[in-house]
Amino acid sequence: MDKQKQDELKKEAATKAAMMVERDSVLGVGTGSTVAFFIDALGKRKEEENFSLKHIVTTSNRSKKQLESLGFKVDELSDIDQADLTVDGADRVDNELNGIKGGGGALTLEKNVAINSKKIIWIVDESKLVDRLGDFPLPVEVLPISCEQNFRRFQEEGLKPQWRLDENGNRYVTHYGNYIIDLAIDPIPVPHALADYLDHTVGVVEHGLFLDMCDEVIIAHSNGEIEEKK
Ligand code: ABF
Repeated sequence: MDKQKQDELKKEAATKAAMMVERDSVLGVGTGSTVAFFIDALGKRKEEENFSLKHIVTTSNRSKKQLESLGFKVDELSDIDQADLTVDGADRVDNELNGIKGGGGALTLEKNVAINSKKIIWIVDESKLVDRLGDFPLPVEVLPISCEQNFRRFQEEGLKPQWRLDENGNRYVTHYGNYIIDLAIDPIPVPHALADYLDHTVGVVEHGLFLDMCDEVIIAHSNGEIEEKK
């Protein structure tokens, strides 16, 4: 699929999601190119309907800057109790609405916003849909102090670890000063078992398996159909 076509699909899914946001609600806004279109659509609602929100929290500085450029005030997660709705992107989504997220490196804040949201909607184009999670390296955020040991541990477990590198070829450093190890396992045999293993591995800050969290996925298909999958 060419980029222009994919962008059109992303924009359609994003616009659909923006129309579902209730005014004066508490909104969580994710990260990524699809969410960037969602933010633009929120800005359009603000212009056309004088649309306002009680609070907005977001999962990256990139989204925060875009929201503020459109006149929205952005709060910290600690400023709210729960978001009424969080709209975010995803790297892969399976038939049970389980997902792999964190391709953009913001997985830790993304999961903290998600777990403190009453409802979660992901917006994707059809290229993100998979029958079984995999097909995309699973991000794992790790503390630097024990990252070498964890990298070796993941190797021994057959999880095919790779250091995420930045544009200079150095280890990518997250917003919180940690590294990311991407696990190139495809498919992930039992996502819940891997999530449990990573949740109990000392030195792992967070991972990109978002399981049993998403309430609805808005999917833009290449035939022009916008599917709402719950
Ligand atoms: C974000 O959405 C990340 O979890 C994920 O990497 C990204 C997908 O971005 P895009 O919409 O550009 O594919 O929430």
